[in-house]
Amino acid sequence: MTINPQSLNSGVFPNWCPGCGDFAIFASIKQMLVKLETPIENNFFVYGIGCHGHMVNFMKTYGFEGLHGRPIPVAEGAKLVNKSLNVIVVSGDGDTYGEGMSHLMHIMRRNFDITVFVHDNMVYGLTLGQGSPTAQCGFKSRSTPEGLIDHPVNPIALAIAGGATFVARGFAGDPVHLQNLMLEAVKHKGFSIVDIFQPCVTFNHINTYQWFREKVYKLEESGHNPSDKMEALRKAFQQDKLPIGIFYREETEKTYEEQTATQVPLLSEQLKTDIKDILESMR
Ligand SMILES: Cc1ncc(C[n+]2csc(CCOP(=O)(O)OP(=O)(O)O)c2C)c(N)n1
Ligand code: SF4
Ligand SMILES: [Mg+2]
Repeated sequence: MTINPQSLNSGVFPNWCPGCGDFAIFASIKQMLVKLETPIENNFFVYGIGCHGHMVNFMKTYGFEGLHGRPIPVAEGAKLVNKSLNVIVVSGDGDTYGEGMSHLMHIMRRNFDITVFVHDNMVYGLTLGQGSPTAQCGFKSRSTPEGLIDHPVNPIALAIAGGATFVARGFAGDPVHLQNLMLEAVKHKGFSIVDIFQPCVTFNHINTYQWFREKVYKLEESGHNPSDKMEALRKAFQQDKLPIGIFYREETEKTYEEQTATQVPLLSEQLKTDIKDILESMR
């Protein structure tokens, strides 16, 4: 089937708030799929729970939305049973860096060939604006009227230190740059993550489009070398200006699912024998 962005619309019109960064991320994913040029049925999306996860209703691809914080294990299962699938997780900062943080840590060290996009709006959008793990210290909401006293997670530093072999950050306010990052991430062999600055125009009045625009700059225009891990970490901690682009990329020989491929058939044969023995014993 020929893919164009319109052919990827389900017909259900997105119900995000007008101006929400999720619109640009949705458009960028569709453009990325067009550029990827793989048959549409080869792509499988797994969504978290949150405003971002509503995308399951809007995009006409295979998709699954399950429990809050759990899209990563679902994606791992899908990849293990069908290694030729392009498996992409679409999640939120609350979903991946809060409830699902342990899954993120372990998929990174396993190097599954799976991509995770995180709509990082620094807030729990769907549940009406509580501070998320990436919300800034002092962030005020109805549940923290005097300001958050927690310090934010640094997802980029965490991903580099955690063993992710492709770590990038995009901005919903620059969709062309974002779709190219997404394409690089999906094409990367091994685990890739793209944290995406996504303004939530309804509940986050601090990290606005303008706030991001004044701070972001492109790593590729600053001479950054993505194979330099220590430099990538240093850039991840930059706060006065916020780098977007590819922080770190490492070529890898083998992915997790490739390595299990040599073990699982043996296991399956063993399982078949065990089941046969059990059935025989019940005669
Ligand atoms: C196990 C569980 N805990 C809490 C919730 C309630 N809940 C639903 S969405 C959400 C937060 C979503 O935030 P985020 O992942 O940042 O997505 P956003 O809405 O900002 O896109 C929470 C806490 C839930 N559905 N399930
Ligand atoms: S609440 Fe925020 S994240 Fe959710 S749709 Fe509205 S603007 Fe977007
Ligand atoms: Mg969020």
